[in-house]
Amino acid sequence: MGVLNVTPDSFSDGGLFVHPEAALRQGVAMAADGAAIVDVGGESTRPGSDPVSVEQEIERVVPIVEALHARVAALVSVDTSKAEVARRALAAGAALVNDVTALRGDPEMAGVVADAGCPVCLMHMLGAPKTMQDDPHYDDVVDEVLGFLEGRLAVAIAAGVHEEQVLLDPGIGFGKTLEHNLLLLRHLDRFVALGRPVVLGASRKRFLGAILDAASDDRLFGTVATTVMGAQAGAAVFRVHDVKPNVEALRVTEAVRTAGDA
Ligand code: HH2
Repeated sequence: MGVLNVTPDSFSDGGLFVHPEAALRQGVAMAADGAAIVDVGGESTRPGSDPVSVEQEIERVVPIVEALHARVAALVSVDTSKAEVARRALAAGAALVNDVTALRGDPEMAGVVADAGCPVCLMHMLGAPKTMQDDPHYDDVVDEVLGFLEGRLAVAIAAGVHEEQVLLDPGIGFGKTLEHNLLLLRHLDRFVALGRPVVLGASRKRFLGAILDAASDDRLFGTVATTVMGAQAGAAVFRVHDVKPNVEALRVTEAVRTAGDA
C-alpha cells in the first residue's frame, strides 16, 4: 500500500503532493513500482496535528481518487475517519476505507462501509492525534491493542460489515512510546492470529528515527527492516512511502519463505 498524502502538513511527505498533478504523478509511479493499493489521505494524523473540515478533505481527496482510479489498475483506498469523505471517495472509485479511528470517529462510518460492502481497515489509536503522544500508558500494550481490535471487529460486524472485509492494524506510532511500538512489532504474529489480514504502517515513523537518530527522509532502511519482519510474522499489507524498495524486500522474503514448497 503506497502512501499518498494530499496534505500540506503530513509528517514526512507533507506539501509534496498538494498539487493535483504532483499527487497523480506520485500515485501512478507507486502503482508502477508495484503498489497493489494506493492510499489517499487528505488529513494529517501526525502527533499534534489539527483536524480539517469535511469540505476541505473532500476537495483534496476526491479528485485524486477519481483520477487515480481512471489511471491505475491498483486499488485506491481513502484514508479518512469521516463518513461523508468516505462516501464521496467510494462513489469516485475508491475500493477500500482506511479508518485510523476504527469507526469511532464518525457515527455514520460503519453504515457507509456496510452499505458499500467494501473492505475497511480498523486501526488502533490511543486518544486523538493532537494529544496521543502525551505520555501514553498501557499495562500490557500487546494485550490491550489486541483486545481493542477484537472489540472494534465485533462492532463492525454488528453494524453489518462482513468479517471477511475487515483488515486490522495495531497503529504503530498512534499513542505509543518507542517501547510500545517495538513490542507490537515483536508480537505481530499475535495480531495475525486474530485471523484477519494485518496492515502494518511503520514507514518512516518517529520510532525509527529514535533508534537510528535519523530524520524522516532517512529512515528507508529501517522501514524495510520492519517490512521484512512483518512479512515473516504474516502481515498482509505494508503501508509505505517508498514502494519499490519495500516491494523488492517483500519479493525476496516471500521467495525464501516459500522455498521448497511444492
Ligand atoms: N499511519 C498514518 C496514517 N494512516 N493508516 C493505517 N492503516 N496505518 C497507519 O499506520 C497509518 C495510517 C500516519 O502516517 P502518514 O500518512 O505518513 O502521515 P500523516 O498522518 O502525517 O499524514
